[in-house]
Amino acid sequence: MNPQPWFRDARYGLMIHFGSYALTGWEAAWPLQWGAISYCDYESLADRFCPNDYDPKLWAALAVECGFKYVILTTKHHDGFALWDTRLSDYSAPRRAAGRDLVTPFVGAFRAAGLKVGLYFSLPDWHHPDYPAEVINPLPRRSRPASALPPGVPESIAAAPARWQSYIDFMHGQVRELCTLFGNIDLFWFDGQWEHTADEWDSRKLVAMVRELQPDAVINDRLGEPGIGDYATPEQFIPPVPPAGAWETCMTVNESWAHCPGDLAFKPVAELVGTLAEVVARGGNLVLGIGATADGVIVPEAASRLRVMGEWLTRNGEAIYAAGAGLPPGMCHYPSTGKGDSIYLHVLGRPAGDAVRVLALDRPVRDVRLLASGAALAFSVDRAHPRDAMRNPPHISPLRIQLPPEWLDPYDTVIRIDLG
Ligand code: H79
Repeated sequence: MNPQPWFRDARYGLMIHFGSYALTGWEAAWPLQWGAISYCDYESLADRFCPNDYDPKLWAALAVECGFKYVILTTKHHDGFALWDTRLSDYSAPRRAAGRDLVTPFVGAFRAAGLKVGLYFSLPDWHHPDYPAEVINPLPRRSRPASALPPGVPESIAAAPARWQSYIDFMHGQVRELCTLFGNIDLFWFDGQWEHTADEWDSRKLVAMVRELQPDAVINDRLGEPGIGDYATPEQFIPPVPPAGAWETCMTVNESWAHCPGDLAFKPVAELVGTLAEVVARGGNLVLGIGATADGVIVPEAASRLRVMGEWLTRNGEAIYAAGAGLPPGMCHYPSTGKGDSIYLHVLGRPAGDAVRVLALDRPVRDVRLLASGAALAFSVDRAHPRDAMRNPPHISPLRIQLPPEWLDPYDTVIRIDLG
C-alpha cells in the first residue's frame, strides 16, 4: 500500500515520547531490559507520574511554530503503560496517579492546530501477565532479566499458547480502542515488532482492523514482515540508498527518545537541517524525536533548537514541503530536492571558491536564485563546443553558480534553479 498523499507532502514530523519513564531520567522502557530497574520499581512509577504542567495546546503551538506537519505520540511504549483510558488494563495514566486521559486532549490540540495526528503503539507489552519472556530477537531468546519480568509470565509462546492468544486479543483490543476513541487518526506507528513474527502478532488481521476502522490512516511497516504497512522506518540514520517506496527516518534531537536530563548531546541545528535536506533529497520524511518531562514539559534545550529549524523552514520551506528527490545522485556535491521544474540545491557549509557547481544538467537553465531572499544569482552554463563533443555531449552541460559569501545561510543555503 502507498501512504496518503499528505504523508509525502508533509516531509517533517515530530515524535514525542511521554510516559512514566520520564521519572527515571533514563530511556523509555529499555532500563527494564538493561536490568537497571526491577519490574516492581518500574511499575510503581505510575503512582508518581502526574504531569501537572501538561498542556498539549502549548506543544501544538510549538509544533506549528517549528514547522512540523505531523506529530506522533507514544500512547503506549514497550513498558505497557497506557496514556489513554484503556478498558483492558488498569496500568494507565487515568487509573494511576495522573488520574486523567492524556491522549484525548493531545489529539484535540494538535488537530485544532492543523497538524496530522499519529499514535505510536508498541506491539510488545512487558507489563502484561501473558506476554512471554522468550522473544525471537535479540538472541539469546530472552529480552528481559528475571528481575524485570511480571510475576508468573509464561516462558514462551509454546509453553502457554492460550495465554499468547489472550495477549493477542488484548493487544488487538487496545489498538481497536485507539481506532475508535479519538475520532479520525491520520497515522499509526507500531514498534517492537522484532520480538515476534508477523504470524505471531497476527499483523495482517491487525492491519485489516485498522483499515476498516480508520480507512484513511497511514500505517508504518513495523509489523513483523515487509509489505504489510505503508512505509519503511529507518531509525536513527539516513539510509545511504533510500528504501523502495515511501519511507521516514526517525531520529532523536539528542541521543534519547525519552526525556533524559543527563543527555546533553543535542545535535547542532546545522546537523539537523542537513539531515532534513539529505532525507528529502532521497525522497523520504524526517521525524524528529523529543521526550517530554514527567511534568509534561518540552525542555528549552530541545524547543530552542526546533525553533531555529522552524525559522530556517520559514525561509526555505518551499524546498522541503511537497518536495522530493532532486538531481540524480552524483550530479552535485550537495543534496538537492525538487518540485515541478525547480531544483533546490542545499549548500551545507561554505563552498570552496564561493561557487557552486552542478556537474551535469540535461535541461536548459531559466533562472537561478537564492530561495530565502529571491535574489538572482549569477550563473554560467558551460555549453559544449562542437569540437568537444566526445568529452562533453551537447545535451549535458555543467552549471556554475556564484554564491556571494555574505549571502550564506548559517545552516543550509538553498539555491533554486528553474529549469526551462
Ligand atoms: O521508541 C523508540 C525506541 O525505544 C524504539 N523505537 C523508537 C521510536 C527502539 N528502540 N530500539 N530500537 C527501536 C531498535 C531496536 C533494535 C533491535 Fe535489538 C536490534 C531490535 C532487535 C535487534 C536491541 C538489540 C533490541 C534487541 C537487540
